[in-house]
Amino acid sequence: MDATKSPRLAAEDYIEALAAHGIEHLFVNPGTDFAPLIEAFSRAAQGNRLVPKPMVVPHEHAAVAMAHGCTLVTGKPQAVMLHVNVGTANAINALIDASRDRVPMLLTSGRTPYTEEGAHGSRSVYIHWAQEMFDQAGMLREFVKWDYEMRRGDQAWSTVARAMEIAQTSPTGPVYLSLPREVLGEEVADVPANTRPRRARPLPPRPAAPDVARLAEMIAGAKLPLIITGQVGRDPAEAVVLTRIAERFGLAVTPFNPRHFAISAHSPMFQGFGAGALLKEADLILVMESDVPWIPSKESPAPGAKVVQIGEDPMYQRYPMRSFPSDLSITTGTLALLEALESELAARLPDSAVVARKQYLTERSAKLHAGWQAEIEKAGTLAHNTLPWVNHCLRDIIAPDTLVVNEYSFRQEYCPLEHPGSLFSVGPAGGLGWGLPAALGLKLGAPDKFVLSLLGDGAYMFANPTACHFMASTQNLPTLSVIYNNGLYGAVRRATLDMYPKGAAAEADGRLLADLANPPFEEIICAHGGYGERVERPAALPAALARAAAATRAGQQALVNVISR
Ligand SMILES: Cc1ncc(C[n+]2csc(CCOP(=O)(O)OP(=O)(O)O)c2C)c(N)n1
Ligand SMILES: [Mg+2]
Repeated sequence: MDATKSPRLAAEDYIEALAAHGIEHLFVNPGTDFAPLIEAFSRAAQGNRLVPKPMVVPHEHAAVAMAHGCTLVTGKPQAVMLHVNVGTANAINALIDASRDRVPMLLTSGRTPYTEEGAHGSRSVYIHWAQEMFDQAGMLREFVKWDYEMRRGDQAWSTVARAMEIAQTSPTGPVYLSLPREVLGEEVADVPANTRPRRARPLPPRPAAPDVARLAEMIAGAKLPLIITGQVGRDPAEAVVLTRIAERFGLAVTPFNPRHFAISAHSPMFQGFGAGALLKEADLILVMESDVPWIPSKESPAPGAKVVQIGEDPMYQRYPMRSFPSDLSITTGTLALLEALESELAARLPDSAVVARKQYLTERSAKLHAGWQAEIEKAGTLAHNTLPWVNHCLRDIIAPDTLVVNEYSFRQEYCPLEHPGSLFSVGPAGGLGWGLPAALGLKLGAPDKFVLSLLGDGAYMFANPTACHFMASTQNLPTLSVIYNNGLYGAVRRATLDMYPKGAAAEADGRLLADLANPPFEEIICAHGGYGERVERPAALPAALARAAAATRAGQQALVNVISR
């Protein structure tokens, strides 16, 4: 068929608009709603037109989490296309993670045909009636910034432009578009791309000069300022400037549930993951891109301490309830704030003013490291694998090119990272199953990197492992997964024991509903042509990790199933 002679379809406009907005991949899981898109992709291939590369992902959760990972490493939003309401429903857990992680994404799905007969694309199979909803977007509206249903074929370009500008405007996040198949199948005129309206987007927010000056005054007047970070380091430059400022002005830094590398654990200003006793010692606390800087039911700052909330959306406006105190709140991108703060602090804090504080923090951090080192040494003498030991052993396979994916079990106390941009942790909503597909997305976006994920056994099983291993082999995305397999939903058990330490549940060690066996995950990856090993003894772990890392670097996906306690 000569593609140039058939009437142009709205679906062709649509996929070319995606490409024009920088979308390189379309993560899809198809259904009967896809016919116009499949026709459009086929015509684009024949006509050599620039469109995204469609990639079938055999589970919708994996599709969204892959897109999430790809955006984290490239900074570029991705697009996902799913099958009507049922496919969308499968993706919502991953959408919640992306939304709370403020990841720009175009999530789309088909919509069952409106018309029962009479139009090209009208309902043609049994399911087209039952798949219709009164409000398809209603099931996910709370987790997107914008949703829309494309109404006319000639709207394709402007709809994509609108969706992409909203997704990428601060605070960034997913948007949702539904695409009825009659509309995608409409015939449209071929409008030259250069006649489309221009759409300049605003830059992320920058701090107002008086706010920076006031913050610098507060820091200069404080005895022990503490910075608590969460999402800081998504832009690796943030970690560079934060470290420089902290080390120059003697500012304590405690990343709490950090999603990215904010500061090296070897920096003397690093004071642990979680403020611990420092929360009470500090007289000034800078909460930097952290939705939950501490757990109020368990700990609190000293009564007179001042708190400053800093972030692109420092009020976390989409959280129904959040009541952390604030004496100053600043809406700003982190890098802009840190850069502005550096010169203001230089004018107010001479080196001599911070010598004693730096010494105190340096000694404090050395004590913390000594404690962690003792834990590692003890772990090395045990007959079973533990969290400190597994993390410690990872040091040997982490190189400057390594990206670490953390679905809860990665601990920099035992395995300090050194490079900005090297850490990617599951988002604050903690929708499990994210790590394995996110690692694939990272590899897709950064093929030259070595991608290592540390996952719980529960987290691995939530990830639809078969779908993920399938993607790794079909798309040639070799990553290494290390499973911290404690045979347990450890977090569930901890919560039970925390609430009822002396209750009936504690008599069974809190394991009711938390016990998992130790399944042979290594065999699952082998069935997909990957390299798998099961490790029972601590002494066997370093060599097993080295073999698996070598296999991964040679192009084979790999998994080490570390039986642990
Ligand atoms: C999709 C989803 N379902 C359930 C939970 C509740 N949950 C939180 S932590 C956890 C246990 C995770 O187990 P694992 O990954 O093995 O980590 P461990 O706590 O054992 O270290 C569960 C089930 C969740 N966060 N997300
Ligand atoms: Mg577990």
